[in-house]
Amino acid sequence: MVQQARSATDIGVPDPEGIYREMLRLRHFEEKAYELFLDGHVNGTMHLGVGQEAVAAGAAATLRPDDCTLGTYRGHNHVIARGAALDASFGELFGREIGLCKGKGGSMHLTSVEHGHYGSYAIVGAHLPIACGTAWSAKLRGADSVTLCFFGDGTTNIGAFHEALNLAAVWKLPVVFICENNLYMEFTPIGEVTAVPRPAADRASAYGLKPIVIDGNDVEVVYAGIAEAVDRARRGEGPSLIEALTYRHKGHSRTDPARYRPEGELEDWMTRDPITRFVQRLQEAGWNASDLERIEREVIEEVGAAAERALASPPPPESELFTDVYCAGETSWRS
Ligand SMILES: Cc1ncc(C[n+]2csc(CCOP(=O)(O)OP(=O)(O)O)c2C)c(N)n1
Ligand SMILES: [Mg+2]
Repeated sequence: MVQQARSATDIGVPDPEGIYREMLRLRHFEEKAYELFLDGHVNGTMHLGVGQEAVAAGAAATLRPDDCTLGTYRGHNHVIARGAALDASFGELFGREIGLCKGKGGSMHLTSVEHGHYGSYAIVGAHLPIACGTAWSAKLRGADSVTLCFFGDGTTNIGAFHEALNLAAVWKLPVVFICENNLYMEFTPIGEVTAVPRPAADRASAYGLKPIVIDGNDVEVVYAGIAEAVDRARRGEGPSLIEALTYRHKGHSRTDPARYRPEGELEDWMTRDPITRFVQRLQEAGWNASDLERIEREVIEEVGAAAERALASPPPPESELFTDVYCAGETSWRS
């Protein structure tokens, strides 16, 4: 496991207040989304990333606006951390015109190319080869932008994971694969169905990569580990595979009460909540509790106002039914 030297006063992220605020925005977005789901405002299901905020926030802080990210159906955290507006993110969940995809994609497909987020994918593993594509595109164009691809532990048992890792290594692509190991693939503990203890890191050497395991609930460790991999990719030194150990506080999706978890497991991980831990670090570094509480109150207000704006937006008009279905330009990309 990658460790990091710590100082009591220097926080190991470039903008500690920004990171704190971002993790709170992610947490309160999810809590509000859940509340509004129970009130019947969300179409379909939702997969919440509560407990996994440090990975998305720490990773986004390592990126430039021209870098690309791709994620999964558990993807609210990742698109928001890239800068997507909260009202447009809520609006997508509610099927409203204001939504990131005009309300036509829903929770599992949050996309904002404008913010470098090239989609959330509901088919497990589908986006790993696509991440090779965005990375290859940068390489062909001679751009030094980097792609970050987020996925879960269960994804490491899908063929596309292995195909993408191999291709990225062979073509030395500027891509960082980030496995958020939250211990479960749907309702199955990953350890019960995987031949090695570390589902991502133990496979790295098969593709000539270094095994990297980080504490995904420690935002400073996440930032340092991913920044190093991003720098490597930007220098043209090829892909990395990072396994970030984390935990989802809720069930797999909104219909799952997560009764399959052993007694005490959730409580144990709650003591390692990424936001509580960062608050402790900030307080050790001299931040006072009243400032931290004020920031949280501001975030709760921001999230509430964004949800109201989204709820006030109408559904998409019928004229949008057949827009954004195919990419315009037909075969012009060939020439
Ligand atoms: C190809 C494919 N197989 C099965 C499913 C059903 N499914 C949806 S989520 C999931 C579990 C994935 O687990 P993991 O990769 O660990 O991600 P997590 O949900 O924990 O974030 C499965 C099997 C799917 N969506 N796609
Ligand atoms: Mg998982």
